[in-house]
Amino acid sequence: MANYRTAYAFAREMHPKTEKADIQYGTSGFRTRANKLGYVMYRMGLLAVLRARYKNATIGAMITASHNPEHDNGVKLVDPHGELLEQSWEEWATKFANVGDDQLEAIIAEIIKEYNIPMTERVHIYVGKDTRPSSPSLAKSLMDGVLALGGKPVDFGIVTTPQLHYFVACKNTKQEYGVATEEGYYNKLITAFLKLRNNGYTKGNYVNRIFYDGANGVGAKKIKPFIERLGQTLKIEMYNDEGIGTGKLNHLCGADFVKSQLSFPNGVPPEQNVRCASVDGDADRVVYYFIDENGQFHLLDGDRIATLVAGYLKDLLSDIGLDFNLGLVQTAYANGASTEYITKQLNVPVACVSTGVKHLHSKALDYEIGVYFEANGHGTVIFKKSVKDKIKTILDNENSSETQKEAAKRLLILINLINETVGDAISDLLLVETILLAKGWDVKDWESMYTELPNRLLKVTVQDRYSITTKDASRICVTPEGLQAEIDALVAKYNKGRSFVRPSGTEDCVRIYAEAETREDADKLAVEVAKKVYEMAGGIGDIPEIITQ
Ligand code: 16G
Ligand code: MG
Repeated sequence: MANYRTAYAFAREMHPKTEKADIQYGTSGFRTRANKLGYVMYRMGLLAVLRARYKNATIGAMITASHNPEHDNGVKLVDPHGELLEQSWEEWATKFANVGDDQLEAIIAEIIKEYNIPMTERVHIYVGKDTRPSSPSLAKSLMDGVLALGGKPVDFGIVTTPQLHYFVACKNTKQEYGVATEEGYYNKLITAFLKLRNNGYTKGNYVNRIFYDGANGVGAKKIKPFIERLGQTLKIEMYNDEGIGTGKLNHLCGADFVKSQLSFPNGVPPEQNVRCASVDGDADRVVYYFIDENGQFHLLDGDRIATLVAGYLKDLLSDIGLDFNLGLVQTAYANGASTEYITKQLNVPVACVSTGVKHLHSKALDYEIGVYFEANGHGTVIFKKSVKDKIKTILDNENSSETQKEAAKRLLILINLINETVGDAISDLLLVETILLAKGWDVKDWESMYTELPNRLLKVTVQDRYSITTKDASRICVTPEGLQAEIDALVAKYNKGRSFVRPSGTEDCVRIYAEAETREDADKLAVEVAKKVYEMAGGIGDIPEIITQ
């Protein structure tokens, strides 16, 4: 069997380090231009094997750059329960990526010693990739790394990020979570969805037809089994399913485009009042939107999904007659109106954490039922095992009423529809459709749950984005000194004004968020704050402004 010495020799020969500049394992792994990533992939293959041996479990590696342009790529490691790599190992990932070729042997020895990693187990590494043209060769580099340390790569080919997370969870729960194949995934979700539609698929204002924007990526490929098998129960009309390598991935379409541009994606027909959904390049986010009879665009983002889901879970729990500690996790990007609605109307506690799935997921674990969503459409629900067990007892209890039993049955099926490992655009979409049907709602009914505060996102390029540091889940800017006071002064000018700035974890820019009572004010506040950042944090390039299209 190969050992770490051969791995080191192999690296020098086949995957030498080509970049001088350091890169960092960020919010969602490494992400940069695809042509800079070969050696990084190889090294992540090595690290995945070490992690798998340390955990004595299967580890996942997903090759994707999500919503970034097609020429970028990236990799994120998936831990045994299907969650993102533990934070303390992110530092190892960064070290592994940045050491010179001649230090690789030493760092492997260091980590083995530090964690006392047994180097004999033949562990499995599950590998998935998105549709980027660079993904196959990067996957090959990663698998070379896995093989070099005596691990066994299992190549799932092109899959969505949440599918890979699901496979890892299935394998490590000995298939209790589901069957670790694509077919197993489709079966689990489709069976649950169809059961929930058993009593019919139209009700009240709900129409069982949606437009789906696949962002010309893996989300377009993987919705097809659903389109076929859901048939008339949900008529999904797909758009943006261009072939691999056309350069169209995420281009003027997809969840990130729709959310940040607040406009309809290319390629989707703007038919009035039809529910439309866009996913991103690795299908772990979804946002809804529609165009009304006046041609006005309306977005229903992650905050809207969170409130819909939390509200529905509350209803079911009250029918079941069980009281669980249900909580919702958001980030500073959540619309102020959504937070107010959730806390005041739904009486559900809300926690605010830093941007990035790992922060939301780990906070959600504090609750018995944790709902988490980022405004950008990434999120899911996690249920403690004790919750599932208690709900099952309602079914077995002969004193339970029919209402209780019905609701308990429904909730247990709903749990199967949810991908608890990570936000999953397709699973979330099916969840939203299930709830809207149950309520007999169309998009307008859904939107009328509360009135959003108009908001605006802007980007500013600065010399060093990390010169901006923040605290309190990004809500307070610590450096450059004085910037927060300036932001406070600007915010104070506007009714219901709120604004914060933070360095992006995925792009070389500083992000600005602003909300206020009117669209005009939100836009003005965003531009004013962006200009302050530009002035005080060494802005380069164009001075930010709102480009309306
Ligand atoms: C990544 C994160 C996402 C976050 C986004 C923020 C994961 C899996 N994904 O896509 O949660 O919202 O970064 O991007 O953690 P930004 O730092 O560029 O604003
Ligand atoms: Mg994504």
